[in-house]
Amino acid sequence: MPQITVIEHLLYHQKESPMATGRFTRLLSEMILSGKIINQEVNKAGLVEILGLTGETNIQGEKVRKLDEFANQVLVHRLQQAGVLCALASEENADLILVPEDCPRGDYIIIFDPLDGSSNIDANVSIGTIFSIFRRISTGEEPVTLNDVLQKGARQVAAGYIIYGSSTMLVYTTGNGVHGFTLDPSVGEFLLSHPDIKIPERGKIYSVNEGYWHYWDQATRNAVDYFKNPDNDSKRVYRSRYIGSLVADFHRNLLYGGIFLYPADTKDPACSHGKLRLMCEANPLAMIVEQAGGMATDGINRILDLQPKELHERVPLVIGSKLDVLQVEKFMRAGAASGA
Ligand code: AFP
Repeated sequence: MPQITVIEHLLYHQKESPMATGRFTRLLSEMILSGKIINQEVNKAGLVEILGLTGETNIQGEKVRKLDEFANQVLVHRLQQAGVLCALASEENADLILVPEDCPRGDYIIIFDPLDGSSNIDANVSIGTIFSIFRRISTGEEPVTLNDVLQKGARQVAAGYIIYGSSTMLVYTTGNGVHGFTLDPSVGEFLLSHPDIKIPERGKIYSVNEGYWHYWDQATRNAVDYFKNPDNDSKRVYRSRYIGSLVADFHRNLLYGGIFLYPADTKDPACSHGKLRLMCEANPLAMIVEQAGGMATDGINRILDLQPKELHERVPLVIGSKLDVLQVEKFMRAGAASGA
C-alpha cells in the first residue's frame, strides 16, 4: 500500500469532501500534532513523574490524573491557536472556552475528551482522545454562546479519536466513510492503514460492565442475557470483552464487529442517565459507527438525533454492529411498553 498521510488523504479526497478546506486541514493538523505530543508523554509515562493523581476533582466529580491534565492543556493551548475555531469544550472544563479576541478565530467548534479511560493509565491499558467538530450556528458578527455548541450530533462535520495502544492510531470521518491511520514512529507520521472501515453487520462480541447487573432495569438485563444465548442457538456464541476504556472497547468492536453498552443504572445518581457524555463521547463515536455501517442509540433513540440540553449531559449508549444494536432496541422497547 502506498504510504499516505492523513493530510494527503484529506487532500486527495478534496472533491468528495466539503470539509477539505484549508481551514479544516489546519484544524486537523493541530489535532494530529496534539495527538503526537500526548502520545509521547503516554509512552514515557512510567519514566517521568506523570502517573497518578493531581489531587483535584473535575466537573464530572472524577479525580484528575496528571496525564489527563497534561493532555487537556496541550489540546486547549494548540487548538486555540489554530485560528479556525471560535470555541472549544473539554470534558475536563466546566464551561465553554471561547477563543480570546486577540487570537485569530474561525467558525469551527471542537468538543473533546482529552484522555478517555484515564483511570486505566497507571496499569498501561489503551486510552484515547475523542473529538467532535461542528460549525457555529450564529454568524461571525454575533458572540458565540452555548447554543452554538448544543447542536444535535447529526450536525457534526467531523469526528474522530486517537487511540494510544499497542500502536497509536487516528480514526476519523468527515462524513465520507471512516479511515484509520497508524502512527509510524520512525517518520513521525500517521499513515493510512485502515481505509474505508466497515463494521460487520452482526458481531461476535458484547462489551458491558456486568458488575452492574443488580443496578440495571429488567429490560437491560434481558438484552444482556440475549448475548449469552442468542435466539437459544447454541451454535451462535458471543464473546464477552470489556476493557473499561471506551475508545479501546469501541475500536476493537469497530474492527471485529460487536456491541458496546453503557446503560443507565441505579448504582449512583450520576449514572441514572448512563455514565458517558453525549457531546464528547457518544456523538463522535456515533458518527463514526454510522459512517462505518453500524448504529448508535440510547437503547431506543438514535444518538445523533438527541438534542443536548447541557454541555456535560450524560446518556445511555448502545453502539456497534447494526443487527446487535437493533436486537437491544427490541428489549428496550418491550421494557418501555411494559413499564419494566
Ligand atoms: P475514566 O476516564 O474515568 O477512566 O472513565 C472511562 C469511561 O468514561 C469510559 O472510557 C469507559 O467505557 C467507562 O468509563 C468505564 O466505566 P466503568 O468503570 O463504570 O465500567
